[in-house]
Amino acid sequence: MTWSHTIETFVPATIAEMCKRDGVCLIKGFFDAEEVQRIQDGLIETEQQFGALKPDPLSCPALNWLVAHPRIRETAEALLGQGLVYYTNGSINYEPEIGPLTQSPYTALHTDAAGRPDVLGGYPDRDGETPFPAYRFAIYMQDYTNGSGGVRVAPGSHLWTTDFDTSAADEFSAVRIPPASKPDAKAEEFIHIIATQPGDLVIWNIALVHGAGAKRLQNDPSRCLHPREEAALTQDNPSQFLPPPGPRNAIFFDYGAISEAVDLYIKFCTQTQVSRRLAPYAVACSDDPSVQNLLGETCLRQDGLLVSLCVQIEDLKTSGVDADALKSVYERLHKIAKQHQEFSTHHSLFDPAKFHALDAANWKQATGYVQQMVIHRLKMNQPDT
Ligand SMILES: O=C(O)CCC(=O)C(=O)O
Repeated sequence: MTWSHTIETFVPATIAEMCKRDGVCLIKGFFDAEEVQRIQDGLIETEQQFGALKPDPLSCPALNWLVAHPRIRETAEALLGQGLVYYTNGSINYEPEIGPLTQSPYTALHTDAAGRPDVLGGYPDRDGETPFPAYRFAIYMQDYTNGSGGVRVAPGSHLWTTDFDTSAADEFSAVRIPPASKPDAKAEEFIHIIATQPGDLVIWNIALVHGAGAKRLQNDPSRCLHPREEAALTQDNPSQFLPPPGPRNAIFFDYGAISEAVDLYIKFCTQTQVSRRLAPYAVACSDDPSVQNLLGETCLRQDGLLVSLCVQIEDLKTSGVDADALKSVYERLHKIAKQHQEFSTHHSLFDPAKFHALDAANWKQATGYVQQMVIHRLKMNQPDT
């Protein structure tokens, strides 16, 4: 039976309607056979180039065409309007053989939308009608129709308000399912495993409740278990689940609308818990003009790279300086600081008016100001480091 959130024919308005209403859709056969091969080759090339440090797909020469794919751009505009922002928060999950990525995915049910004017790590307010203005585009290159490892989603949860209850305090559910309004319902009534195949595209609102790596039971493969129950059954008898069809290889990237909500989300992603993200940010090349050209009119936020360059300068200053290396990082930071724009004044990395005033007189001083402000902000948001 076809999953009710499936789209068989590419019509951007239909995709947008379904994604806004349900928070998710599976588009069958979005990529043709040639493109599927190009993605597969691109993943291998990206692995060879970056190893484990895979940056956002925009910075991967073999995969950045996906971000600029005309049908993806058309879909993003149908979802979000013409004022798009790309904020380099994507990731690539690839391993040539089954290993930790395949065996230990992040199964916990979660929602990614975060960032509030008062608390950067807080959940944004929900009004029950307006979807968060950002969507994740996900490409899974294994066939998850009859194997374990697909994504598990709760359609409609992107709009939950009273049901969006984060009171559950166990490691498998940051979000409580069944939701608070239906305490006696079965968790399984709310969650589904998406049966992706190579060539498909999945889009979900970043406020949607979801989790990675869902396992399918051998004797009831269409059932979607709550991750807590799945973990307990795995401990009892792992062989009751179907094996993964192969190593995990998936690509994720986001488009958002230029808005305060997305500004706060970008700041949440790049100013909190940065230590685990700094390595991919450090190899990003979204400041390369040929890469930037791919995005056309779309606003590019490079907060991640900007933060990473500031940390690199800090490290170079404390580790006995190679003057040439330091100068080249400062030059790069200066270029990005000039392009940097924010869509709200909350949690700003630096004061643009002050930067531009300083820059008119002395670029080094202006860049030094940016670097100090960014380091200060990171310390405020990571009090333990
Ligand atoms: O890895 C997956 O299948 C889901 C990805 C995910 O959980 C996320 O992007 O937040």
